[in-house]
Formats: sequence, structure tokens, C-alpha cells
Amino acid sequence: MAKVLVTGAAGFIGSHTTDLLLAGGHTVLGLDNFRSGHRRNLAAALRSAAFRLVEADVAEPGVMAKHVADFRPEAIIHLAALVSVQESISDPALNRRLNVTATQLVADAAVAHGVKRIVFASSAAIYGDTTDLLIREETAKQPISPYGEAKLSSEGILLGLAAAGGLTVRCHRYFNVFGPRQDPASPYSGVISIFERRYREGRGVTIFGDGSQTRDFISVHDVARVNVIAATKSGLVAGAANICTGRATSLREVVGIFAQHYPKVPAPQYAAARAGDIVHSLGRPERAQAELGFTAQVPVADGLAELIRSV
Ligand code: UD2
Repeated sequence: MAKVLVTGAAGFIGSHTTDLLLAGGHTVLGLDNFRSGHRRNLAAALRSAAFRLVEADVAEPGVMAKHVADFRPEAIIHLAALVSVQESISDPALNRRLNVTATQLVADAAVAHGVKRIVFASSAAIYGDTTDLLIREETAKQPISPYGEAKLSSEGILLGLAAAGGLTVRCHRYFNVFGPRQDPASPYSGVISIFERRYREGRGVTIFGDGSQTRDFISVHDVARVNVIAATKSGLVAGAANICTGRATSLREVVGIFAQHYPKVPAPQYAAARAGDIVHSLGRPERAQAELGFTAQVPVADGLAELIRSV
């Protein structure tokens, strides 16, 4: 059993990752500044004697160093971030602090205290404006937001360090993650979180464009599972991999599934496509299978049914 430090533990992905680590018998120190995370996400975890939660800003110098020195984890799962692409555009300095400086501080603390492994929340946003219909890890990286650029820089910081020796880094390029605890608060929140709330409240949804756009939607339960694998499985080598399903689902299909669960909710309205919207985003999942032994298991329809039941 391992000791794992999770940054951003109270967030959407962080809280599910923490839950799964604890279920596996690991000991977890969670750090969160509660900027976008919520203590309520950790209600179950907080009942475990193997879990401790500390309010802390990992971008603040000295914070990671202190907690890594005290806790002595075998692995760090670094999920704390400025999660909004939109906010990275409106406040690029904050994006740099939370999405790049924080990564450097995590790396420095790991090196200083002999942590052997870092798992990092990267993003399909690093590929940006690609013409590849099936995104491979080798696909050109052309981020189109400060957020995507920062995730790519952070990968560079961590993988450079890993190449220099002594540290195993796994960068997880998450595609469109969905599931319970995703915050639907902003119009730029993940579309499934927005749709779930609107259907639950009996309001119809708005589809931007004709609804034929597709995404590679992956359940947060699969994402938590791959985070735990990357943090705890022995014999892994450093690298970056897409965390995706390899299956495309259109927005029309998503709406069709919601409509089955909520037959009385009005049909969706259609509005102009969002400026800069990508039509298709689909990842190749083979590398995560080869390097981590991970294959996504939750079909979108099952994940949506579970999400609807969970609230
Ligand atoms: C964005 C981010 C990604 C991540 C994701 C949230 C970029 C390059 N990527 O990707 O990093 O933060 O959002 O999961 O910015 N839509 C509607 N109606 C709505 C809301 C959305 O039709 O009420 C459409 C939207 O125009 C798009 C699709 O749904 O075509 C998916 O939107 P999204 O914001 O969930 O995700 P995405 O892939 O644009």
C-alpha cells in the first residue's frame, strides 16, 4: 500500500481519485485551496482514518515542500489547476501561476524529498487546432489557449525531469471527462454537466451548432482508475498518453440519452455554433493500454445513467 499526495483533492477528478485510492487501501494526503473544489466532494473520504485534507495553495512557494517533507509520499497526483479554458484567456497570469508555476513547485518538492512518481493532469487541449481526426500522442501540439499552452509547458517540465533520471512521470491527456461532481456553474463547463442540470430542472438544453459535433467522452470513474494505476502500479516508465475511450459520441446522441431519462423535458433548441468550437475530437487510446494496461470501461450511456441516478 502506498502513501499518495493528491493536489486538487476536493475537485471533480481529485475527489474520485481520492475515493478510489482509499478503497484500494492507500493512505492519502489531499491538498486543495477550494477555489474550484468543494469539501462536500470528499464527504465519504473524510470519514476514513487513512485520509487527511489540508487547505493549501500549491502555487504558494514552500507549501508543496513542507507537505512532501512531512508526509513523505511515494507518489504525487497533481490535479490542482485553473480548470477553465475561458478563465485562462481572461487572466493569463493566474493561469501561469496555477498551471505552470505550481507544476514546477510540485517537481521541485518531489526531487528534494525523493518522491519516485508524479502523475499529472494534462489535457487534450494541448493538441488544440489539429486536423487529425484521430488524435495520437504524436499529433502536432498547437494549443489555442493559455490553458493548453500551460498544460504543454507543464508536461515539458515534468518529462524533462524524468528524462534526467530518478523520477517516473505520467502525463494524462484527458479528453472530455464527465460524471458526478462536475460543476455546471459556467456556460463553459463540460456540456454533460450543463445538460444534466437542465434536464433535472425540467428545462430544455441549447445545442450550439447542429449537434453533429462529436467528443470522446470518458467517465470520471475510468479517469480515477487510470490515475490510481499510474500512481501505484510497479514497473511503469515515464511518458504521456491520451486518456480517452477511442469512441466518438455526438451531442445529438447525448441529448437522445437524456431524453430517454427525462421524456417530459422539452426538445433541445439550436443556436449558432460557438466561435472556435472544434467539430470532432477523438483520441486514440492504445498507448495508455500498452504503457499502463488501462482501457476505459464505462460506455457513455451507462455513465450518463449513473450520473442521473447520483444527484
Ligand atoms: C472544452 C475545453 C476542454 C475542457 C472541456 C470541458 C478547449 C479547447 N477545450 O472542450 O479543455 O475544459 O471544454 O469538458 O477549450 N455545447 C452545447 N451546449 C451547451 C454547452 C456546450 O451545445 O450548453 C457544445 C459546445 O459548443 C461543444 C460541445 O458541446 O461543441 C462540447 O463542449 P464542452 O465545452 O463540454 O467541451 P469542449 O470539447 O468544447
